[in-house]
Amino acid sequence: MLRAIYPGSFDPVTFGHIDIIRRSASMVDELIVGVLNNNAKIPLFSVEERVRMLEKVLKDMPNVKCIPFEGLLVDFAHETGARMVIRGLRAITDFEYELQMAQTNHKLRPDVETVFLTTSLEYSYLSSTTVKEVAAFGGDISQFVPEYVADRIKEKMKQKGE
Ligand code: COD
Repeated sequence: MLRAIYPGSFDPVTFGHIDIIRRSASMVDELIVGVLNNNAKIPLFSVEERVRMLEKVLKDMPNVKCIPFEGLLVDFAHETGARMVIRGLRAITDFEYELQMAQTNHKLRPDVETVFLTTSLEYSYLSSTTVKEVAAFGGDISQFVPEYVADRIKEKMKQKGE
């Protein structure tokens, strides 16, 4: 049984993430989408809200589970029995950080391998940060995130008075 983790902040999930999730889910028996609960960073959405949005938009993928985690990614991988970590690479700017993270993780737990999938061309520019920025200024985000997520972002921005 090949189980992999696709970890991230997913604040919020975008079509770029969903593309990587769909492609990796077709290569493994089980894919765990690990949602980081990081107290040091203040996200737009709580970890529960991020997990709920992911579950909603991934409901047609039966071998994908969404689980929040805290602490080290490799410890989470070990606890869940996953030997593979999947990361998406958009541009050369992602590479330096990703290489450092993959190598550190491999030092911490050599039994966990990181596998990179390159972004699909149509999503190479897309990030959660830019989606939030466009939404904050009232721009159309329907081409960046599923409708359910777009509605949650608009709701959240209203609550925050942006
Ligand atoms: N196309 C393709 N891939 C994409 C796109 C896109 N448009 N957008 C994002 N991605 C990829 C990212 O490259 C990444 O692989 C993944 O999707 C998730 O992205 P984010 O931005 O939601 O998540 P990150 O990068 O903030 O996640 C960071 C982690 C949570 C993985 C990291 O901070 C972590 O592991 N933290 C736990 C502590 C730890 O173990 N640290 C590592 C020691 S070095």
